[in-house]
Amino acid sequence: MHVDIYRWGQQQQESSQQDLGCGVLALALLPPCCLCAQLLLCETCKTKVYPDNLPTTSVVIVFHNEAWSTLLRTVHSVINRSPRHMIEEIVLVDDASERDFLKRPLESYVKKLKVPVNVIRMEQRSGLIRARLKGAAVSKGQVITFLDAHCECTVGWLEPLLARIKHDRRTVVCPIIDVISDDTFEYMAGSDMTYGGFNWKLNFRWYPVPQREMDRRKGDRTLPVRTPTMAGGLFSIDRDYFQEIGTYDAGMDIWGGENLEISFRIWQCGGTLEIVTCSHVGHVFRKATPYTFPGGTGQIINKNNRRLAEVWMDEFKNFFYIISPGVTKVDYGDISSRLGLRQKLQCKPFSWYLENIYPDSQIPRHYFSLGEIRNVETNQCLDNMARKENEKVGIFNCHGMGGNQVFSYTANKEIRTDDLCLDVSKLNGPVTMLKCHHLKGNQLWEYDPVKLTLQHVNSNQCLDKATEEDSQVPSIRDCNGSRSQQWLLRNVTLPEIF
Ligand SMILES: [Mn+2]
Repeated sequence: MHVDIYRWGQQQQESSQQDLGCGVLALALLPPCCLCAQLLLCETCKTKVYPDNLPTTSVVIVFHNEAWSTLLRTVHSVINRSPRHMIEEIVLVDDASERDFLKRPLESYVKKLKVPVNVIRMEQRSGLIRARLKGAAVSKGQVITFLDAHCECTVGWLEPLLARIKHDRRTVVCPIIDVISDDTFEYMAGSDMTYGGFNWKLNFRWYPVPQREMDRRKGDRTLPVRTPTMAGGLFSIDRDYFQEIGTYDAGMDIWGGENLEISFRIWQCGGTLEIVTCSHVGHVFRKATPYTFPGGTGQIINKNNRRLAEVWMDEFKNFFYIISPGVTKVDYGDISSRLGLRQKLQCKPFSWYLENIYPDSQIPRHYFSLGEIRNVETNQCLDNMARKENEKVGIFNCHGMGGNQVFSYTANKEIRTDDLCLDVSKLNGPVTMLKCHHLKGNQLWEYDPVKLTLQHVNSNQCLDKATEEDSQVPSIRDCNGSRSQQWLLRNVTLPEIF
């Protein structure tokens, strides 16, 4: 669905809502407990005092065939909800839109606004990455704030972001992204209890903020969360620092992967990436993108992700390659200048990032095996069957092609496939796939390299072949020393697959 509805403001007034005090209007949709927690957070945020002499920011907004209502809502909310002296300008970068109202009518409209709005046009469809680079190049503020074209800034959104950059110019900051429904335009407060991560396929994902990060902040939820990755649409960065760390990878097309690339680069090259919990910006989450991907979405994202993996992930790129058959056939172009950048900035290895910034990563820092798990008696392999969280893990004829038959037995003794871990919560099973929780418990497995058994520690039972009742799933039974309870953990190497 394309966002083109002109009743956004109206919708907000109709709903029962409560002002949480940080500019966030929480709707009745939030469960009461969340509301209280959010309310407390907002009340505490309101008492914060920020320095007067914060840096100025240019707000760079790229759009392509955006609806008038959502684009102007973004612009007006920046103007109305930011201290005037902190906004240098708004830069609207048109990535070759075709809609007429985005041409002359837009230019004459923004001329009347009380903040300078600079509309610049890409000569041809260039994609988010190159359009943002163009916007950044013409901007003049000390800080660049990138926003999507369908956002709503809330009261007090900007000061906490700029304060962090003033404190340390190598800190890159994201607001909490509140959710604006693309069906009803209802506004729902985003959570401060999730942060950015990624899975083996290099998809950005939200995961719970781990206990170590709560502890580091001594339970103070108004302090910024150090996040391993950013969602990408909304962030602020010191203008010179953006240049120093190498802006974006201009070899990437359209969009996809650039948010992880800049996240890895910030952390590995000496910066800090934070979610500032006292800053809220709403964003319309669209079900489909209006962007067209010349050559196909998959091809472009695979190319971008390959560049990301090849430049920043060292040997851990194998997790991406093994779970994504075919991706290594995608041409990713020349990365020598990005490797040169990594060298010049003396960036740390990916293992350092996993160890220090993202120890709860879905990619394990240490592991015993990455490959198939094969039953000795039946010669069948564990297979996630592309099933989802909470479903049973499957078993199928081994195909040796990676993908759904890739599992990692980690140093923490989990059996993982992507961000799911094999989990048993009842005697005699079933063996299900749940989000890895890193707390051992029902996800703890002991592999005996001599007996070749995979023993589930809590139940004290052994992983076994499929039963006659259900030939598609492995079973779990009392350990009996039979060959059907023996498993080979093979390290699949890339040349075997590709
Ligand atoms: Mn968006």
